[in-house]
Amino acid sequence: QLSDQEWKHVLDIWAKVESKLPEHGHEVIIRLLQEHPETQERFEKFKHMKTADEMKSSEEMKKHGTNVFAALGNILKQKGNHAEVLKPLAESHALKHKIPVKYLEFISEIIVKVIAEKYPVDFGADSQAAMRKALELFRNDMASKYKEFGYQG
Ligand code: MNH
Repeated sequence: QLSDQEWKHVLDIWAKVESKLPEHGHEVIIRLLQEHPETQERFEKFKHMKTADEMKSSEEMKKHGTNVFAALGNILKQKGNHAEVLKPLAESHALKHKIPVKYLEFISEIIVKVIAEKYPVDFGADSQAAMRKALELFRNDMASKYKEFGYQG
């Protein structure tokens, strides 16, 4: 679990991310698929895409990035009491999309990297460490829900 101070770091930086939520969400998805090509295969609607330029000009991918970041923001704002909002997400990612925990690790690293590039001044070492901790909590709770749904992840 995170301290009050750590949650404050997480939510302060997230407030900045929200000023350009669709753009940042879009960028994270593009980088996930570019840096880890095996993740692209999980997306029926994106697996045909061949270049980063094609991804950048895709309104559908931007919409997906927006949805992912809106859901993540909603989870972070629960400050760890996220069981209720996590459940449907864990269910779809376990049973429908079949997304291993490893892929959640990939996206977590990219989220921290992208925020650090966009907000170098506001996202210092303490904030980065707090965000890493929040994303780790998210992944751990996803992983235990996965098991409840019978997916080993
Ligand atoms: Mn993901 C759909 C949130 C990580 C693959 N994801 C969705 C949806 C939300 C969402 C919200 C739409 C509702 C639903 O189907 O449940 N996803 C997240 C969040 C994270 C995340 C908050 C982590 C942070 N998702 C990932 C990762 C992958 C992935 C990592 C793959 C490597 N997600 C999917 C796929 C869909 C999806 C595939 C279905 C997309 C579609 O066809 O519309």
